[in-house]
Amino acid sequence: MSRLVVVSNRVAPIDEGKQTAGGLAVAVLAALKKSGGIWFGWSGTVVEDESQSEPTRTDAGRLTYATLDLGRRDFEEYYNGFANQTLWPLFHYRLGLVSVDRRTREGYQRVNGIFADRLAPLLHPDDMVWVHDYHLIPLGEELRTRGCGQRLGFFLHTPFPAPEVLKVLPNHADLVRQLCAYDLLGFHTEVDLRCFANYIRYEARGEVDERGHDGGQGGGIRIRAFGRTLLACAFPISIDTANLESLAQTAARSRHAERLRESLAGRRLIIGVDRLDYSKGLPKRFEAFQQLMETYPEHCNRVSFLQIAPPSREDVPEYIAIRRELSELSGRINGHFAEFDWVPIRYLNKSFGRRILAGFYRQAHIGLVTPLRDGMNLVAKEYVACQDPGNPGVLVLSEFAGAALELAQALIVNPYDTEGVADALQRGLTMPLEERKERHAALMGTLRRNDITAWRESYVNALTRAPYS
Ligand code: GDG
Repeated sequence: MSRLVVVSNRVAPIDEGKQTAGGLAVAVLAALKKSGGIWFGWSGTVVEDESQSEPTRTDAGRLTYATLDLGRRDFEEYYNGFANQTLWPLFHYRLGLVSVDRRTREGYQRVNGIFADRLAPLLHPDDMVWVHDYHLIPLGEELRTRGCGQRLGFFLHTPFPAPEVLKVLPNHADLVRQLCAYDLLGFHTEVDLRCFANYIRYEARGEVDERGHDGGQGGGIRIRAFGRTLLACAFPISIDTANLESLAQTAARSRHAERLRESLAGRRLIIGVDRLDYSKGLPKRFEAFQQLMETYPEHCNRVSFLQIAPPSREDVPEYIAIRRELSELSGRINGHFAEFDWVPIRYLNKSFGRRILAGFYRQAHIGLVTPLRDGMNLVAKEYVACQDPGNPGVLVLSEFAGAALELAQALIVNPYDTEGVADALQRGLTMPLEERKERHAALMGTLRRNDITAWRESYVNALTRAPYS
């Protein structure tokens, strides 16, 4: 069996006894343990001088963590700059927030070169390399120029935008050429896959052969472009469904869950859990909740909305701005609607352990997931898996989350339409038990069929069969 080498921006060694690690980290770790291999990436540490010249290696059985500290300039240009102020807003269709800056673009390329310099000597000829996410698009090509002939795969965790949007980037052609240096490209959905295929067809003048090649959901697309042949497929990422189901059962009896129940005093709960990010549609969501109270005033003092939003990317100005906007908005709504014994929005800028979250999800009558654009959105899936099948809550889900393509039995909404979202909340809050059970059972069928293990195995199996030329 070939070794697997996983490369991601951050490498977070996992304390396996704890329930803190996310599903993706656990899944990647399971794959690495099975085949043996390396998990390579940034350590999370920024140093004042140059990026580290040799990776720090930590062996854990058949698995080696190899991490790099990044120098301040590299971190600013690659991570805060091009990755999070150019690619992230662009891939989420927020053109007004896209920074176009030659310096950060060069920094991004340079750091990908540094990653390739440090990684190439660690590779064995028969390794399979699986690169994750938008920070590392050029890495495959950088490895190829260093003579690496290994099977290289890439998975994009964000949406892939329509060609007309991608073209806002001055170096869009370079970026797509770099993607074509991999043997296997994975996207979350058929929509992302189609956007990529359209770019290849109409902009790169490459060949797209849609004959349902083996791999991914619905079969892959063989691409011939930039002198290479590769396979591109949709692999909708998922969660550890069985693990969350059992976690939620015990978490419902935990002290935190008990405290939440007491504090609600019989009121119903709407829950939102998101990294504090402008792609998640939080201001519109707060407005939709306000609309619910205006259109259906019977919910005043009868429903509470708990929004958990741990801050992220705190050095990026747009993240500072959205944090300020949400503090003001929640304050204004609460100031207007609150009673001496009830606050409508409980807005928390902090994170909770997985088990505590599972207990919170289970108590909530509505899971409110309304990103303006999202690659997949795992919170939507986690909320469903944590419900009590005998008395499940209702998922209200944005049509612009990748998850909406799979979770058709949720109440699907347009997150820009605050009145529509308020109506969906009303429908969820008044939905009869039988309908809730039917919808939940259908959603769980999907989540059991495609869990994180199925996702990981289908990707790794497709990569094993590379090259596709
Ligand atoms: C990117 C893409 C894609 C959140 N708050 C807490 C907490 N979380 C966990 C959630 C969930 C994860 O973080 C967030 O995943 P999402 O998928 O919802 O969103 P992104 O962070 O934007 O992820 C996204 C994903 O990559 C995977 O490919 O689905 O589209 O944007 O697991 O539960 N976990 C804990 N405490 C918190 O307070 N423990």
